[in-house]
Amino acid sequence: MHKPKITLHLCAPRGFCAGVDRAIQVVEEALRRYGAPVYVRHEIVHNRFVVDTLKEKGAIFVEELDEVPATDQPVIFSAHGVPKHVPETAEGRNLLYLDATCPLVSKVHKEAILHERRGREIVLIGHAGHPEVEGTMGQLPAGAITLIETPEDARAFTPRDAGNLAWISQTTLSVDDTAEMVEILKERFPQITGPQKGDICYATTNRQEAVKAVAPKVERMLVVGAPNSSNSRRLVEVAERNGCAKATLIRRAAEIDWDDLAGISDIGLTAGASAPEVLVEEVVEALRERFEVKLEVVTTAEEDITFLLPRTLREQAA
Ligand code: 0CN
Ligand code: SF4
Repeated sequence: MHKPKITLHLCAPRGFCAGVDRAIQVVEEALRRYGAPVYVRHEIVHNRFVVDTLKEKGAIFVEELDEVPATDQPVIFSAHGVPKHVPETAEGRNLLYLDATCPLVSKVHKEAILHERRGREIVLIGHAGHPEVEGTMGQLPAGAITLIETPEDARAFTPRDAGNLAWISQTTLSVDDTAEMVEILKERFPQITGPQKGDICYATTNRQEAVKAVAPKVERMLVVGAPNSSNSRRLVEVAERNGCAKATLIRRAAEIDWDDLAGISDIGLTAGASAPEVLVEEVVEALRERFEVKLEVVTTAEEDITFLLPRTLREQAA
């Protein structure tokens, strides 16, 4: 069979970040130490393949703590972070909990708490309903933090005291959209304070940069990731806004729309921070079955960040 030729532009960095890697290790290490089952509140990271793999090893996923029975087995909080009442409830019920919240999300929690202590009114840039936003807002009493989702929200926001404001953000937003909203806030409230380098994490930033480098060279971009993964969905938007005619989020190779790739010569490929590399490999293999693939890796940053496991797991390891 004659295979059409394509160039596959593979973004680097892509896929797992240090926070996801650590969160998955927390579940695996907990299973080793405590045996099955271990409970996990919310998808440990937003990827069904990861969740199903851990389920097979004995993890039980729940959305809220009230689904966890009275048990000596641990409960793990997902990488996205949890509102304050969650560890409090766990303590009240004498549940052993392990916190897999990414340290870069915890950093934002600490910023929020510090601003509050200094008497500042806080604006959080993020997406309503996302677990990270619920976790960050839940660090403080209701009403302490105002959520801003769009430039319109930033223009409409009325503070109690314009001279005493701070902004923070979700870690997995579009770098460009966030910069626009911060600009609007700074213009309206010149005294607003915020994080020096912003709260968007290194992994989100780097994956968007790589997509920006590849997008102008390709007619289609495939993003391996889940529909509920904020950082993955942002990669689709970044591709389409930076010169790629069409970007598609796919959970795995089976979701590739082959008709849409007919006659295309340049395809981009990346993966969200919660998407395992095996799923990227699966996509590359599927493309090789139908096309003669010339692989070109486009590297825009090197990453060497790793995070230590939570103390409880480290101490017991020692
Ligand atoms: O896809 P994720 O599980 O989460 P979001 O991008 O939806 O926040 O990736 C890990 C990121 C974190 C925290
Ligand atoms: Fe942490 Fe960023 Fe990864 Fe989220 S995407 S887990 S904030 S490193």
